[in-house]
Amino acid sequence: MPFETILFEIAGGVATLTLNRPDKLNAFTAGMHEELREAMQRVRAEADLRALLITGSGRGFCAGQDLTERVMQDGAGPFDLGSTLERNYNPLVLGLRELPVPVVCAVNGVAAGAGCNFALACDVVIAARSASFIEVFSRIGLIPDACGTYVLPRLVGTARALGMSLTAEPISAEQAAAWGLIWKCVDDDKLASTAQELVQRFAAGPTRAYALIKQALYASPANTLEQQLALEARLQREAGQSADFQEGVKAFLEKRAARFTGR
Ligand code: T3D
Repeated sequence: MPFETILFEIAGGVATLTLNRPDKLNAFTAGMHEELREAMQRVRAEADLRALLITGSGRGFCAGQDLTERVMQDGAGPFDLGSTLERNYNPLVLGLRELPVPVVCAVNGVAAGAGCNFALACDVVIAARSASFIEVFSRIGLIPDACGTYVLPRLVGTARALGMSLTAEPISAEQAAAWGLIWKCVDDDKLASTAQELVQRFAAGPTRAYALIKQALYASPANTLEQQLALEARLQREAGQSADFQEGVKAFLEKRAARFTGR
């Protein structure tokens, strides 16, 4: 069945997932969540996958939850938003974080609410200069979700996390890069090519090392120095047994570019 709310393709070791409800700034609907689950399932099942690229179509990246799905019907009880997080957003975020390949997010326009935090759950976030990041939740009486309260203080510190969340003011892409909320901000007409270059580079890189790097860095905030050193020793042991490590060393000594196979 073709997707209706996303575009999805896998080619040359790279999966590309484009949120595709441009008229509604790619806001998440229940149907889009179903399609995202299916796409993530295909991503996980692809044995030769070496990178995932996520972006949005049209002028926005994603405006968060589609609020037309949250209008209370007469006589109906209040929504249980906890259950929609448990069903839709939490597995999406965990699925991204657990993927053993780099996930690049190209933020092409406004990223608001869960759309902002979905982007920030990715490993490397690049944004167009005209894009912005809005922890919009408090404008409608909610708290940041989809990992916002987890990633924000870790990326930018508690003061900025609180400022963003309590004021719900937009943060420009340039400001986001200056704060370390994202990897970099590029001119709008360079976003697609910069993101492509990056995923192609990852697709030709040492895939197992990338997976271990993700594992080590995401474990770091919860670990003591001793625990992290022990983890580094365990993961480096694993990296040292890869064919790509041998190839990297050989290529260096032979003064040529490495030809990594991802094994
Ligand atoms: O509910 C749960 O399951 C819990 C989880 C919640 C997660 C969340 O994400 S809660 C936060 C939900 N999102 C928002 O509150 C953001 C709402 N949108 C906006 O504030 C603004 O649209 C933006 C600041 C993002 C962009 O503003 P602007 O002026 O560039 O665009 P616009 O004109 O407001 O939007 C363009 C169209 O998209 C417009 O439709 P129309 O009038 O042309 O037919 C607008 O209604 C629609 N749109 C934008 N965001 C949403 C949306 N439609 C439904 N839901 C949206 N979130």
